[in-house]
Amino acid sequence: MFDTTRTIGRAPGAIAGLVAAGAALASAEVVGALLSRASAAPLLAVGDAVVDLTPQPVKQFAVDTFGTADKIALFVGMGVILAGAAALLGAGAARRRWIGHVGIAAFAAVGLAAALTRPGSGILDTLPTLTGAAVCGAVLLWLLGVASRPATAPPEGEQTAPEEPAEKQSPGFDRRRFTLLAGAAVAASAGAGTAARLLSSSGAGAGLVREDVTLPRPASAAVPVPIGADLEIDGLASFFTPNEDFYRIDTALSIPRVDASTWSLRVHGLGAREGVYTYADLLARDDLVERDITLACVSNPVGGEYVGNARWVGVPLAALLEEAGVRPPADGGPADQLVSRSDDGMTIGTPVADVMDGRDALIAIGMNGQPLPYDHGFPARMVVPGLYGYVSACKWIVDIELTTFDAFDAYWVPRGWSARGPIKTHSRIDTPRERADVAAGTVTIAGVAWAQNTGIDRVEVRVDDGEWRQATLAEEDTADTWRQWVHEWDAGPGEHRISVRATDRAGRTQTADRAAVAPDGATGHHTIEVVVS
Ligand SMILES: Nc1nc2c(c(=O)[nH]1)N[C@H]1C(S)=C(S)[C@@H](COP(=O)(O)O)O[C@H]1N2
Ligand SMILES: [Mo]
Repeated sequence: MFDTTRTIGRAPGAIAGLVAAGAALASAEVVGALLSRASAAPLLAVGDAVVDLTPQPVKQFAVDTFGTADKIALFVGMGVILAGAAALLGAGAARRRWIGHVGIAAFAAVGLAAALTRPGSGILDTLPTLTGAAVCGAVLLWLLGVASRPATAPPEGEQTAPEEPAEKQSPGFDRRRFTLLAGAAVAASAGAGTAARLLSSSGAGAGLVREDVTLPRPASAAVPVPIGADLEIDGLASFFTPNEDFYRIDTALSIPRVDASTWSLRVHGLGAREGVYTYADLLARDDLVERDITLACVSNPVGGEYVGNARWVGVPLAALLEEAGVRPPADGGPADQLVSRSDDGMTIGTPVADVMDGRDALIAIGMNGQPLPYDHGFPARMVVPGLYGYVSACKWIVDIELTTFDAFDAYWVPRGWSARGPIKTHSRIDTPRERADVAAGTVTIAGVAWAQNTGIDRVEVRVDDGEWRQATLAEEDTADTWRQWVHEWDAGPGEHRISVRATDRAGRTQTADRAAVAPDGATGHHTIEVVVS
């Protein structure tokens, strides 16, 4: 017998730890995919928990630094931490096996805690992590075993090269065999991980996938977009934002792939008769409407890109509420807040008064002529003109509860955001770009302005400390859509500052005072600098 604890070097130990961790994650992904519970696999579950538990300032920092790549940044960060820990634990386990066992147990505990605290989780959600932990232990012990076994005697005739240094920490350890087996384990993990990804994104076994849906023709079509609503100026956002380019903001690390054949939307709560609607129920309704609505995110900084315009098809939300007998607070209804819940556990609170005041609040099933994309909430989401997304636009919606603002705080409220979030009237310069070099003479300044549910009345542009000059507005589609504007500027050489401000039909002019996005939306004039030569 030889003493295993003294024959393994730190480097093979660290490698064994890394390989074992990779095998653990891959096997957990496979079990998650087989169970159709991809979000229970430890990487996603822990990532989701991190997203939920991250303090607001850190979250804001992440969004400011990484923008919509914040999720990738999170995974990269988690990967680096995990790899470091796995290498350290492997090196430790090479000397003392119990270090490996304790390390695996600690990681498994974190994975289990995260998986079990996800909304709607059950006992099955422990399986990916438990499998991963078992695989991790097995691979680690196996590789350490290989690393501690002395190399078999070289075949006859073969000589050990004299210049090969004697290994101090692992005398005679069969490096070639270890490398081969570790490589094989890595390849197997990569293959399994890829297969798991394909399996969970193919919607295998799902009853009704988005690709099989045909949108019905709405009973009430959108008003035709007037000629001249899209100025088609280079660099200016197009009037409709294509689905592929539409901003995406949510807390979901893996996009829910909801099976529309088993999906349903429940309406219930204070002063409401319970109603349940299947996807087929929604498609078959004779009151489907098609409306153009510009969506905006409360996290959109002044001049930012978290805003987009789409043509939605959906059921009027007020109709569903009326079917449940809901009355708005002004008519004596007991509920002033409507809380929507998503398949992934998001909660979003919306004033009942707003969605019943006659505006086109929708349970949308279509976006720009297609079934809702998975990213944007398939099979159904809410869209309410005039309210920021975090207080209205619940994606992957499954439940609408009537309650009060006193009784319930939705997801973002304890995280420092206002319970009510009407969209602030705003305008943005799209062209020229910040710090652009432009030629002296006539320069086209153009952008968009929005005041959903109210309408844009006026947009003004100012160069340096000059007068505010009225821009030319594009034709208006509806009050719920953004409106393009253009201003021809006779530019002289030098550095210049250009600002824009909008005034809505309620007479509100954008303030110059700068406010941060939290708690209820940024304010200030979008201002850019250009160099004219
Ligand atoms: N389920 C769910 N719905 C959600 C969110 C979310 O995190 N989860 N984010 C909201 C926010 S903050 C915004 S701005 C809009 C963005 O919708 P989009 O991604 O389709 O542009 O979705 C809203 N609906
Ligand atoms: Mo948002």
